Amino acid sequence: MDDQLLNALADLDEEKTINLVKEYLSKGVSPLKVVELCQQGVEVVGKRYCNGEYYLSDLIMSEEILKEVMVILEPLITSDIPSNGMTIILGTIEGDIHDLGKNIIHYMLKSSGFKVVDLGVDVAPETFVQAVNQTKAPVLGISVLLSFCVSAVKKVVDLLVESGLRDQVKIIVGGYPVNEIVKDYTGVDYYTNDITKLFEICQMLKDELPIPEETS
Ligand code: B12
Repeated sequence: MDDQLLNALADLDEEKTINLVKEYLSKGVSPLKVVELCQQGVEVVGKRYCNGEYYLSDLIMSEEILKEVMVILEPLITSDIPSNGMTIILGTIEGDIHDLGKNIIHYMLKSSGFKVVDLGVDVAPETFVQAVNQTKAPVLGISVLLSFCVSAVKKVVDLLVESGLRDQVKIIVGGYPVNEIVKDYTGVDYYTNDITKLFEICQMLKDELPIPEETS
C-alpha cells in the first residue's frame, strides 16, 4: 500500500496520487503518514532530477501535485485548536524559495496548538533576528533546502549572538542538507526532518518554559 502513493508521486502521476491520498484517508490513514509518503515520493523526484532523468519542469510538477495534496490535508490538520501558549517563528532562509516542507511544519504545529509566526521564504537573517526580538518567541525554526544557503543560517545565529538574543531562543533547522555537521557549523541547537521528532523537541522546550504568573 505504502509504495503505491510513493511511486505515484515519484512518477508524477497527478490523478493517481490524488486518488490514492483520498483512498488512504478514507481508510483511516493519518494525514501525517500521508505527508511522510509524499515526502518520500518527492525525494525520488529529487534523485531523478539529480541524475538527469527529470528536468526542472518535473520539479515544478511535483510542487503542483504536493500543493493539491495539501489542499486536501490542510482542513484535516488545522481545525480549531486552542493555543498551548507557545510561539514558534518559522521561515525559509535567504536565497531559498522552497516552502512545501515549511508549510507542512506550519500546519502540523498549528494543529497541535502552537502559535506560528511564518515569515515566508527567502527570509534575510536580519528579519529572523528582528522577529525574535519583537515576538520574544522561544523557538525559531529555519527551513533550508539548498546546500549553498546553509551559510545564511550561520549568519542568523551569529547575528543573534551579536544582538545578545541567542540565549533567549532555541533554533531548529530542517530541510534537505541538514545533518550533524550543519548543526555544528551553523551553531543551531537542533536539526531534524522528522515531524514526530520536531514535536518531541517543541514539547520538551514547552515543558521547560517558566509557567506564566497568574494575574488576578
Ligand atoms: C519541489 C522542489 C522544488 C520546487 C520548490 C517548490 C516549493 N514551493 O517549495 C521548485 C521547482 C521551485 C524548486 C526549485 C529549485 N530547486 Co528544488 N527541489 C524540490 C524537491 C523535488 C522537493 C522539495 C519538497 O518540497 N519536498 C517535500 C517536502 C514535504 O519535504 P521537505 O521540503 O524536505 O520538508 C520536510 C523536511 O525537510 C522537514 N523540514 C523542512 N523545513 C523544515 C524546517 C524545520 C524548522 C524543521 C524542523 C523541519 C523542516 O520537514 C518537512 C516535512 O517532513 C527537492 C528534492 C528533495 N529531495 O528535497 C528539490 C531540491 C531541494 N531542489 C534542488 C535544486 C538544486 C533547486 C534549484 C536550484 C533548481 C534550479 N536549477 O533552479 C531551484 C532553487 C530555487 C530557490 N532559489 O530556492 C536540489 C538542492 C540540492 C542542494 N544540495 O542544494 C534538490 C535537493 C533536488 C536535487 N536532488 O538536486 N525545487
